[in-house]
Amino acid sequence: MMRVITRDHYLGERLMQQVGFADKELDQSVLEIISQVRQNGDDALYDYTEKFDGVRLDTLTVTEKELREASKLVNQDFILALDHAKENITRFHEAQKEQSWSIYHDDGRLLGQQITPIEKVGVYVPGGKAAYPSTVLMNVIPARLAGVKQISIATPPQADGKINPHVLAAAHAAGVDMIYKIGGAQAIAALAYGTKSIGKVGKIVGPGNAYVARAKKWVFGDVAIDMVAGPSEICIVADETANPRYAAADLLSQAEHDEQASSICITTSESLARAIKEEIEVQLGKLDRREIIKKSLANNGRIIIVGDLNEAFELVNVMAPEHLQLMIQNPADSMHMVKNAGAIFLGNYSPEPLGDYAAGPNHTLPTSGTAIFSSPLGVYDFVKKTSIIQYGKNALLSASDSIITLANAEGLTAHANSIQIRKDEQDAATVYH
Ligand code: HSO
Ligand code: ZN
Repeated sequence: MMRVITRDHYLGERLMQQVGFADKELDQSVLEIISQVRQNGDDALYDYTEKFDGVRLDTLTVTEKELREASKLVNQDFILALDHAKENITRFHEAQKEQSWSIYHDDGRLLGQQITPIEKVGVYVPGGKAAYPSTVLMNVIPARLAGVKQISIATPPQADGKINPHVLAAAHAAGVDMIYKIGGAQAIAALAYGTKSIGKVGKIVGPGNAYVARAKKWVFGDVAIDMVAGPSEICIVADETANPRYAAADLLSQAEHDEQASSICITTSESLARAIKEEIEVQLGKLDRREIIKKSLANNGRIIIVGDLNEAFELVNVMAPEHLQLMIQNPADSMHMVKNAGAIFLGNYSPEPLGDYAAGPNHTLPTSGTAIFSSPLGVYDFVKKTSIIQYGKNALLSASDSIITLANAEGLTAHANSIQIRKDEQDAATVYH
């Protein structure tokens, strides 16, 4: 089921895949939902929740009582595991904090950059089988560290009107201010524009299904968004030193996310390729989500044979995978060859799920080749920067001629005048003194 192919074959397949069409029907329903929420506010939210989640709610917010009850429904081991993850994620993201800075010049100029957190952030957390407490931690912790004042979560309710208790426990551990029982495109619209019950935010982050992703694209510009995340991806570069059992297990781990996930191994060793393929068959039988995995591997699972590691890294950089595992001798020596990847995991003992849960770095990573131009979610995604400029009289005078020249060249005489008026005053002062 896991196909073994050559480099050229892979590149050919990729070219075919890149012919994509916008989904007009999806766009139409998402736009309809957004406009209903903007027009009818809470009423639209109650109606859509009934229609899509199968429950008529009395209130859209999770109460204190519900939060307290949820923490009793999860076991103590889970709480301890959350704490462990929270500690590592916090420590890693603390190192990302940026400071405001300013430079004073001898001639009296002060130039700088002031960092301010985004005041209100909304985190979307999917429901159903993809309700991941780890995602709550990965989104909320960096926002908190950035200094965001108000963090709200939107997540669809189950048919009984409740929220997954593990998600609630994670929200409690990470420290959120509000949890709304809404999902889908209607949740994105509510966070973007606000309703009576839902506070408008400045930025929406978090993964979601096709509706959520599309809605995020549509509201972008009215609010900020993190990224539009696609299906999970793992790419393993392996040489003959890789452990095929481990490599197979790691490929299977991503394939279980969904049928469109992609699990690719690039190897210089044909015998390793065979061993991994066999191991996948052996391990697959024991896994709960084997039906999803089978489809995912049939769609996007590949083992690609290459001539050497240079060729392997060339492919990696074309692929720009979300997760890259280097299961090769001295992986750190090859790291510089990687230009495009969301996260790099080095060696046989750094499997990808380590990063999903507890190592510390964020698990929200660029997918679908976007690692060519973007970065993992981080504290920097929850702040904005403001430039600071202060000139004294003398500094302005010495800059005035070139500014006036540039303004005149652009035909903007009012700009020139704003400088000239100060210059004239200065010239007059010089004459009379
Ligand atoms: N691998 C996913 C994140 C995740 N895995 C959450 C398990 N839980 C991101 O690509
Ligand atoms: Zn995962």
